[in-house]
Amino acid sequence: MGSRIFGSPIKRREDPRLLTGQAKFTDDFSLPGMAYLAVVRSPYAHAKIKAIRTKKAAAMDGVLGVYTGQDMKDAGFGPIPCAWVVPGSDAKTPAYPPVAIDTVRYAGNAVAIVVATDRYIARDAADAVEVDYTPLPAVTDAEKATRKGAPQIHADVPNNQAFHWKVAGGDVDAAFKSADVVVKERIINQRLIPNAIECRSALAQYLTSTGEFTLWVTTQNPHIARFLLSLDTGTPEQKIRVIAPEVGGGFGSKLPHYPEDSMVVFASKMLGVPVKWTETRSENYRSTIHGRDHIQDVEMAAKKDGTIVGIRATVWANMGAYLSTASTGVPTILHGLMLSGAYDIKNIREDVYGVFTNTTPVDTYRGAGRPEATFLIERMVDLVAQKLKKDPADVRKKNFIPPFADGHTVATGLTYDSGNYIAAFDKALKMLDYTGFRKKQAELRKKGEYVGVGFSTYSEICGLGPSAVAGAVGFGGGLWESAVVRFHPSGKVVVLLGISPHGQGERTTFAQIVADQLGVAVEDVEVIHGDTERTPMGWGSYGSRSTPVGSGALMAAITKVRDKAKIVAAHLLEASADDIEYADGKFSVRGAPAKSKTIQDIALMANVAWNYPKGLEPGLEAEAFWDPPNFVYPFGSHIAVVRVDAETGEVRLERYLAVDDCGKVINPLIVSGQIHGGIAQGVAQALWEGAAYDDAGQLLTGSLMDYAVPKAEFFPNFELGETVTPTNVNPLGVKGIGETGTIASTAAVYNAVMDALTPFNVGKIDMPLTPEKVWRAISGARR
Ligand code: MCN
Repeated sequence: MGSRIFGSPIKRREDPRLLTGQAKFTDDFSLPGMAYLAVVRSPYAHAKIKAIRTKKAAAMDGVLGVYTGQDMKDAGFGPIPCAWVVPGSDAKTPAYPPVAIDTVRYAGNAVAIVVATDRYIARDAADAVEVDYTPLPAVTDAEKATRKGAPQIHADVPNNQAFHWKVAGGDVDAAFKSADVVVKERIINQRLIPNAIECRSALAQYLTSTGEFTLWVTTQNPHIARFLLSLDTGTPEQKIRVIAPEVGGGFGSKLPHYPEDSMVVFASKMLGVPVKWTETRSENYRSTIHGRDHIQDVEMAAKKDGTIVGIRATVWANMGAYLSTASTGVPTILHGLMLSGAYDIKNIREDVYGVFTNTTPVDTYRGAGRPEATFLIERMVDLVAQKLKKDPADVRKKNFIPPFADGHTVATGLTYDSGNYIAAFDKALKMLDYTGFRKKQAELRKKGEYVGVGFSTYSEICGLGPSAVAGAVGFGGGLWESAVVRFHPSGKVVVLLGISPHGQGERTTFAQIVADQLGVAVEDVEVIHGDTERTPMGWGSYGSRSTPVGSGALMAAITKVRDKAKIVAAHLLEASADDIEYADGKFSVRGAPAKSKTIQDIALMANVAWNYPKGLEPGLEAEAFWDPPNFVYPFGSHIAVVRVDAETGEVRLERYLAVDDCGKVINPLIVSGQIHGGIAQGVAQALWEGAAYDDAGQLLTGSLMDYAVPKAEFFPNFELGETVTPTNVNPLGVKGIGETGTIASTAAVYNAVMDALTPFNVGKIDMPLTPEKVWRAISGARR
């Protein structure tokens, strides 16, 4: 079938609503009689709660209730479940009460909740709740937390070790023995704060008459939210409706099920009125999950000719004070299994320690595990090149997995679907004019100007994923997807999806798929998601899975609709169904193309059923569930060019080139937008962003005044290229693109800065590469 809309850069239909302010976010919803909830949070990172005095707050005008963690427990509201416990890792899952009961474990931990008739009274009353604490020593660094004598955060978790997970392939020790060179590095992926534009919000309406509730909430996965809420609120799923209205970005931070979701349900149940909570930005910085925070001790072994023979690594992954929903899967399955990236490295070993600290819980942040894996390998490849005095581009080329179209199994046991790493890298080098760049770089250096080039070539696991694998690696749910395709009598189509996009644009791209496959105008297709009562069960939007997995379900539903339409067409055309051909929305009789019916003719007849095949169900609608046979592995090569001012340490990103391969592209405009946003977030990790705690566990970067989110003016125009290597994993040959920019760009920029600093021989600098750190490194080296 000739493709018309699939592959077209049509504008996002999501945008007019957003740009005109007509989009409705959770905080925009109000219900009659609604009350507001505020949270009393611990100022201490670690303390015993001696007493909570609520009388003064409860007596304030407009206050409807003041509750403690014990009150929630007494009402049957249980701990927040961790939904991913990796097997074989000696995992400890200490209770995560929605409101602390006797101990607080991070600054920002909830200690009480206040409900009032308006949000300002609720906030004032929260300040009037008096809590007596006995402060305890705190620890914020993951490695230090495992040392002898470190403060113990959970009584039943010795050495604060949440889990110890290992991955190994080949014979690492033999590989290291056979190597000509070994390079070592301690790599730190600093802690990051996700910063979605919309802060979190939740509004619950509990009907005490029926025991059912509706929750409007800022979530990336309403069906998972319902599942987890049924566990901790004690309300069965059929009595819970979760609605994700417009969600203003998540970047992984709206994947977890949060204590506040449970708190509003509890308060609404207690008071019999709807209850809403919306966080402030500074509250968001303390109580919404953080990302990364990895300490990696890495060794890479290579032969003189540049062949990499092995990697050994030990990782301390900071989990924060409690295990958030998907936290344990991030440094293990999503990081450790991707250790060899795009390279053919046969011998691998990694030990990952998940560690509790007195910090905000850490969970999925864009890329989740894969940026840490990509940074690790891409930095180490550069160090090998340096040690062997080889060009980093040549070392990469020497070690790439050769092109493959239908499966390649790597040392960690994963089978990548398809890849052509050399093609993407060569294209990026050509776009840069690499040889020309090196010449210019040498000339500039003579003049005291320092420019550098950095590479990052990646392969990433996404499109999560086959459900059998999900189960085997301890994920507490399935990872299939669902879709309903419904024709109205007029021939217009409604699509209901189990995924729940929150900025990515599937209302547009999935309409493009339907238009193309069923021969309807794209304007005639409406796409609906984000409401457990309207949409079929699905596992949500994260891990760049909505398109690779969701489109599989959509295609299965489309196929069912087409098959049924064929039977109706055969009846109307008085032919046998075997003789009906379908092309571009028309069903015709083989050999007699003039005898045809459009899909709209058939939709009308199927809905009115006046002249209809005997025994066939009326209606033209199908629901499908689809479980992918594998993950998908997009890949690409990114190149950063930076200029470092040796006098001030300031780094300027001069050029950024990205060649990404996400298989077949549905909408190039949207894909470019995803890559742009992703690059900005990854560059920010290299150069500007970083959450900092003091030794007492106080967040020093607690607001946008202290946490350096980048501005558009910091970036050059991104130069994008592509290669197209389809996947056999799903019917459309599409891979995910939502995270690639972030996964690749941190290492590219870091490597570029280090390349620019080569003449200064500065050694390692930890991210973010702020002017101060770069200047200190340069001036230290000069002394
Ligand atoms: N697409 C396409 N062709 C492809 C692949 C994707 O046209 N071959 C389109 C998709 O149809 C969709 C978009 O690109 O419109 C991203 O799709 P996909 O890669 O499937 O990613 P998801 O929709 O599953 O989104 C999740 C991903 C993740 S994990 C994070 S984190 C992230 C991201 O997307 N968070 C985002 N992008 C974000 N973008 C916005 N605006 N806000 C966020 O919170």
